[in-house]
Amino acid sequence: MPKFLRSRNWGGLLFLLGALVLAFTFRPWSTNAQTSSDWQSIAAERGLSEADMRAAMMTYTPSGMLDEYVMFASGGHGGQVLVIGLPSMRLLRTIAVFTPEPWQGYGYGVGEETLAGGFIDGQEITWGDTHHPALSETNGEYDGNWLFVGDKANARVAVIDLRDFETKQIVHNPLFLNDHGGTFVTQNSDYVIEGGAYGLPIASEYAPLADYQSSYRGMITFWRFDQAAGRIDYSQSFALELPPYWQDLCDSGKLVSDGWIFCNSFNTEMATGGIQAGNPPFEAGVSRNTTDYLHVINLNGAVSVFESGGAEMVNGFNLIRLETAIANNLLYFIPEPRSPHGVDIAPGGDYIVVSGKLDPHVTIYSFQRIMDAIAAGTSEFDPFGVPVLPLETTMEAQVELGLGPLHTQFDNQGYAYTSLFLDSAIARWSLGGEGYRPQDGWTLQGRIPVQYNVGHIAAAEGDTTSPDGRFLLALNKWSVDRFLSTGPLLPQNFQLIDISQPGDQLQVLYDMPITAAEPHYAQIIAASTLHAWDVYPEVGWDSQTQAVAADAVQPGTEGVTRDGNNVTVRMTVIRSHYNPEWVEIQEGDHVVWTITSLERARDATHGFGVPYYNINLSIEPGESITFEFDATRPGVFSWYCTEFCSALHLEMMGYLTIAPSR
Ligand code: RUQ
Ligand code: CUA
Repeated sequence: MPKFLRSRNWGGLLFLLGALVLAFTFRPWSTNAQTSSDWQSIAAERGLSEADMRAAMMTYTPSGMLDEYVMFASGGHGGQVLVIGLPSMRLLRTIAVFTPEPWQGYGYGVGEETLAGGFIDGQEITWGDTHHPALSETNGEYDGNWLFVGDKANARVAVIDLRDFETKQIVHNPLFLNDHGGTFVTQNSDYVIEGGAYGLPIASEYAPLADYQSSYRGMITFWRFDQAAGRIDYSQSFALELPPYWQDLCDSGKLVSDGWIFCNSFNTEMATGGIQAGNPPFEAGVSRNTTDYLHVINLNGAVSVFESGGAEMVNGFNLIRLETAIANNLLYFIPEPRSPHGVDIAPGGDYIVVSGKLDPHVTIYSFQRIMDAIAAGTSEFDPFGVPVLPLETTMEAQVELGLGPLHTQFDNQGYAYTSLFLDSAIARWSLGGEGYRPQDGWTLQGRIPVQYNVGHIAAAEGDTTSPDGRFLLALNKWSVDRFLSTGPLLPQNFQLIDISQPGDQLQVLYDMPITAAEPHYAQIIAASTLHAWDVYPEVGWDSQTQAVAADAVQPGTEGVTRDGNNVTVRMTVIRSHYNPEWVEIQEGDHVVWTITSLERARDATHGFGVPYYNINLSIEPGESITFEFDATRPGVFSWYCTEFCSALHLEMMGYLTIAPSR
């Protein structure tokens, strides 16, 4: 018996109990180095400050712990979407969208039809420039069902199903060949909005640049999204013809402003460049005016006009002409300071924040004031006859933030955040309106430097009617000195910022290099709102229709059959073999090959890679995939499983023999 017990040393006993409680609470034996002197000396050795350790504790996510948020970031001209966990900043997966991608088998056996939906007049296009991802919304909140993303390069929009994180549809409006202000959704995802970009002749017909004002136009497209089908309904979608200003970003109204769309524009000068002919270059020519036009579009009105037959069918697509739009009060302009870029609607739908990259202020318009100005009428019109509402009466406030303000996000404390491209900083400012921070008014609250040249920013649930606050992401276009050199081509830099503290207390928590082209924009959704499938619901699943495939292979029915030159291969796959393992055919055969995975175990994905024929599949548990090819080259082709799946993965192969035709 210990001495202190024998002498009834209760103080000693309490000390022992206390020590045991502490020991079990912190379990010092369960990891390698956790005494306070250890972490302090590690911090000292690595030169970490207390702020650094705070940042580490806010982001470090031990093995097995899951993230609270999921961020969907566009992948720029890599044509993909990146899925990143927050706060850990771990890359969870990429989603192939406009670009073939072999890991997902996208474009190498599956996804061809989806990709082909984005070909223009039969022209194969195998890249895209993803700019603005938009999560589907119900009542102005992300619902976790769908993700949309636009392709700036070719004016296309893609639909991604968040049950399996795969691209299901790509659409292209045949009236226009470029876009920028997309995608944005209305508060119940009835419409996916794709704003225009550079002026072009409608349907990209030929017209000389000298005829710019008469023959070139701007455009915005309203894609009707059919929730039940999970697809854009092409026939119920329509475009609105606009003057040939360069429409830039758009945002959709919500709550009080539901049914209205707001887009920036620049180049109201209608400059056409021509540096080689002694004209001012575009960069100067499009920035001469002190103001451009905020476009205020009455979407509900446009839908009524469309539904009552007010659209023309042009090149196979519904178009509401500019005259029709003006005659039906669908379009208004309001002057906005020089060369605006971002337009963002406050969570209540009551304020519209515009940032002009050549003006150090953000300009805040009031939706109510805009409605009042429309009701009051105007005697001002642009050269195309579009009514121009006065800036003075529609503007609520201006806040001076710094150089190069671009994009704005919102939190749950009544603050807004605006990226400052030229200053390489984020400004936090207070919305002085009722329901935000009237006690602070419309004022700058603080700034935090970022590295470097920030474009978009994204806040947790930041585009909803109830942002979460907590985290803000800076999507920086340059990284310069932040990472080890990888030669002349550098990654972009994502920086996670803690915005949970009030006033000017902002802290950069984490830097993440992005090596998949410039991700323009991101949206951040609470992980608990996503409901991705663990495995496909049933064996034989067709991921395109999200139902059991009619041609799924039942176990026991595998085999190769022939009808003239048409060969049908029916195959199943389960760890660790294909059945059949030989496919013996003839040169000149046309082959239709179905592979059905019988797997039900999570993560038991098999690949199917065939040399020479450019085929590679990712067959996820339960999935059934059918692909076709022509056996043009005789020989012996060893196919194999490209996804490590079991201890006998290396043995998972088979032979395709193609006998020469005599
Ligand atoms: S853009 S950096 Cu959204 Cu394409 Cu502003
Ligand atoms: Cu199946 Cu590797």
